[in-house]
Amino acid sequence: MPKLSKQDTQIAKLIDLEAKRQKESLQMIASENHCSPAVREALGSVLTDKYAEGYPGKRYYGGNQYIDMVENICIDRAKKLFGVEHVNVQPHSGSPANAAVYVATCLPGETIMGLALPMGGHLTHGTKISFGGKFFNAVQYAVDEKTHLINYDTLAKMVLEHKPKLIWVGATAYPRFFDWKKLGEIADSVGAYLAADIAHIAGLVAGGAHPSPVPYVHIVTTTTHKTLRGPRGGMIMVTAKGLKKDAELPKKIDKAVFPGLQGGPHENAIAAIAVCLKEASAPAFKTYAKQIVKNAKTLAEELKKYGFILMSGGTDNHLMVIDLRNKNITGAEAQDLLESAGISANRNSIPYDPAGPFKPSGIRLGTPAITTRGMKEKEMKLIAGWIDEVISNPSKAKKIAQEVKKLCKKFPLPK
Ligand code: DSN
Repeated sequence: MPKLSKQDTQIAKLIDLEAKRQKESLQMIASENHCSPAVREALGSVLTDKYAEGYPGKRYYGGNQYIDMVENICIDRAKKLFGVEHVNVQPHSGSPANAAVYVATCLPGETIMGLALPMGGHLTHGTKISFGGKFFNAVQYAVDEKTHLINYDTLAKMVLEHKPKLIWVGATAYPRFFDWKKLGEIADSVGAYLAADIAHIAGLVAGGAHPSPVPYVHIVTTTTHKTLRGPRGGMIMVTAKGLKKDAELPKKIDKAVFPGLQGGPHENAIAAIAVCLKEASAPAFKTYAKQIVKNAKTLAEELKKYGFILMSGGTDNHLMVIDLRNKNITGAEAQDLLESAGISANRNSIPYDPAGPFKPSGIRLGTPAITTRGMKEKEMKLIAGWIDEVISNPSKAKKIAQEVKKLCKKFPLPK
């Protein structure tokens, strides 16, 4: 960063330090990844200087001839990759995308349903402190106390009882596949809109490593920076089923994003999303997506051998949630300890967590970023061993951090 280093040493130095941290430690926060330098170049381009309120062909500012082409390419790539009818690529991230879905489909006070946050759901799916829970009558569903899986029969009964206008399915800490077909039938039983929030699994869906919700749901929302490996951003997609239910849905969604909730779109981010969608359409991305899951499964099985208890007993996707109660350590303590050993992870609630959301009993681990570095099953076994070693013996943290650093050197970040 030759210009920045000269002009603002303070910020340049901090960016350098963060780059070093990422380079020399393992990023295992399930929602993080390392995007390509090509994505970062588009993100840092002159497109950041341009106002483009409106949509391609209908902007409120002049000079958008190239911006329109960029946004159209992004939309076309997303439509093709996910097999959907309509895409809005302007949401600044996942929460604004979900907010737009509420605005497009519900009136304030109407009933919506979503998986509760402490059960692995997302803040925007009806949590009391977030807009979904504040402005709508949010009914929260749970996972089964024993299996930690969504119980579709219980959900079907709840849906019949509450007759929601909108049902959210999606998660931040649910390690298993969703049964989209069943969920589609459940939503149809009361004529509800069904929205799949695939923020965590978008890259797995694009790469064929997770079943796609597209045939069964009306709306799909996602962020673009998790398994999809793009810049921070969001997208809202309308499926063929969505269009059949409500031909006006694309228009309602577009109006909800702009002018409903946002002003000028971040066209530099949209260009970077377009780049990431091109990358995700290449055959190599399928291999990447499958390796993420292979790595998560290996890591999960290895951790179980060390006596770790996993939510639902394992994983089908890119993440796992570990119940640490038998290890006599809280999620927060484990997070700090792992950090000092060069492993970045986040504390997380486990289903029916007796410790509450502020001092949860679990930790969440994910494999998207370490898979981007090229790590495979062999490295997962090493990492599981280090996790066990440091949790059982915190004095080993420094030694493990050195070993992590050596491993990271062998698996450099994307260049
Ligand atoms: N904050 C994200 C996560 O870590 O899962 C979800 O939005």
